[in-house]
Amino acid sequence: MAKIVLINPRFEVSYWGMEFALPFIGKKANLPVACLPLLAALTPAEHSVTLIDENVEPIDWEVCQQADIVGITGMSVQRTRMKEILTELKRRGCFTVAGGPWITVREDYFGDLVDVMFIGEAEDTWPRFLAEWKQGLHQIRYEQIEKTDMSKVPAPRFDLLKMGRYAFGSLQFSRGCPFQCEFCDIIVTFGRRPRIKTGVQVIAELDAIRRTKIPIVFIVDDNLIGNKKAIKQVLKDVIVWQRKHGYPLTFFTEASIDLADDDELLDLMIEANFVATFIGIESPDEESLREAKKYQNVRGGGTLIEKVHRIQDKGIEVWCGMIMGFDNDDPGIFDRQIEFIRQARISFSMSGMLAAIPKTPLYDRLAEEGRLDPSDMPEYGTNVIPQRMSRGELLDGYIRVLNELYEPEDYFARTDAMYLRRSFDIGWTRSQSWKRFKHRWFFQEISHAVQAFGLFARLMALIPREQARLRRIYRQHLWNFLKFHRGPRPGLVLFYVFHLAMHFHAFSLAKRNASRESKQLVNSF
Ligand code: B12
Ligand code: SF4
Repeated sequence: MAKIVLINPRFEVSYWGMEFALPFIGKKANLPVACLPLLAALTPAEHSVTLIDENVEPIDWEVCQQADIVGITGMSVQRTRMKEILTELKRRGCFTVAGGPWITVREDYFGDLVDVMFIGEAEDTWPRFLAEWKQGLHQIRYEQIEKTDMSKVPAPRFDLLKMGRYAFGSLQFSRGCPFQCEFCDIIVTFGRRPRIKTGVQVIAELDAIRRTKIPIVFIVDDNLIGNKKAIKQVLKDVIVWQRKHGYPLTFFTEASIDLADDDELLDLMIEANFVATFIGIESPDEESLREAKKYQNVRGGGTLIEKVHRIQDKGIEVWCGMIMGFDNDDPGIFDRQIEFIRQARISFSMSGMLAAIPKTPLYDRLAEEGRLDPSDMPEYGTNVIPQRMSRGELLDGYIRVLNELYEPEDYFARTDAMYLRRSFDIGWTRSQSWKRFKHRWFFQEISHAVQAFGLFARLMALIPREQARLRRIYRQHLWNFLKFHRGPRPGLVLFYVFHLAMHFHAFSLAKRNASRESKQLVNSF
């Protein structure tokens, strides 16, 4: 039997990390990374597993030192901390293994600090390694060639995490995405054939997450609608489960823009209680989208703005990813991006500079063209050397976009364009289902309104003195919302107050980038 410790290192500040908003929400991190509880579930019962998420608890180095195997995961924004942790583990003589998105694309990054590395998925390789390790026959590099059969993936061990310290829960229904965006490492690692869990698995995981008492769950799929036919069936099962239990869970996720072209799918998502989806829109310029091979964004009926509005009008809020610095982009792109996001009335836009992730087709192409900055922390915030502007212009333009988008006036104009429409609503109460669950609906709405009050009170109390003007602005906008939004749903105010808190996060992030106070510029990479 082995004692195993698995660590998720502290994140650097990032757009979706919500770091500046977490104190208001009273939580330590946004959500648990899905791999930790999954790896624990994949570990044969003869071994003991301890999970440590440094985002919600300190690392207990003594426990690590006594373990036979210490594993670490991490994505790009954790790489510095990963290195620090591995250095300390090595100093203490630990046997270290590493996997996850960063080492998968940068195998040489940690050198001798890692005894065994895992490239890509690990449903087969992790148990195989443990068996080989027991016999003293393990290898130093494991790469799973066959993609994981999702219908055999076990339910994650949430019981090993301190779930109460997270704002949201995480669940995964599927992996992979059928598209071919040039900059994307997801399809390099997880492939273009979407693979999905069965309804039975999903329901078991819904039961497990419900036991944690976390009511809002991020479905961490690469693209929830990669296989539309299959996800529709799973959504039907989710709806049955939600109805059976009186709609205990609210979901948000990531999907591609072709969601707008499928009414049935939108209706099922609403009925299952999805309230928001992140969509990689990337650019308002068709040429840039074609260059990036993001063909799904130029196909289908209507403009991108019309598609976003269609999804919003159905009752699902759209958050987006936008990229500046494509070869086609000239300095006019910055204003075009801002204008697009305004017209699309999208509150949360993760706007970033194009970055080339190792192993992607974009990385290979730019390397061939001699247009990659090899440094780990590029001075201009991205390793891509743009074509139609200088690196300085790209960085300045990006910082300007970020700052303009999150100037309160601009942000609330977009948010209110959505939230102050009288008919506006999101999620299952948008459909007629709520009428069958009046009791539950009433309880939920009152509880949301009470939570909104608590969140707003903490926001008012905790905003630092130097940002005092924001307090006034938030009060004013909340008042406007309460006055104008006479929709049927008192609980919607919680979502609005969440937008106030998230404004503080994005605003602070934009200012931090503008001041260049951090060595690591916060980019989408
Ligand atoms: C859902 C998601 C999110 C969610 C949840 C993030 C979270 N904290 O969990 C949200 C939207 C919040 C998010 C935010 C960000 N994300 Co994100 N996210 C994803 C996504 C789509 C799925 C991740 C997931 O949960 N997968 C399911 C789990 C089970 O898979 P997994 O972690 O890969 O684990 C498997 C294997 O890798 C392996 N494994 C993993 N670790 C280990 C460790 C050991 C020891 C072993 C043996 C095996 C192993 O085993 C697992 C089972 O096969 C990925 C894309 C992808 N597919 O990787 C991007 C991705 C990880 N995100 C990325 C980025 C950049 C970010 C942000 C920095 C963006 C930003 N600027 O804000 C932030 C970070 C915010 C934060 N503090 O959380 C990048 C990372 C790039 C890289 N190669 O490092 C990715 C790859 C997407 C991309 N290309 O842009 N993200
Ligand atoms: S749609 Fe998203 S996940 Fe799919 S290939 Fe493009 S960037 Fe990657």
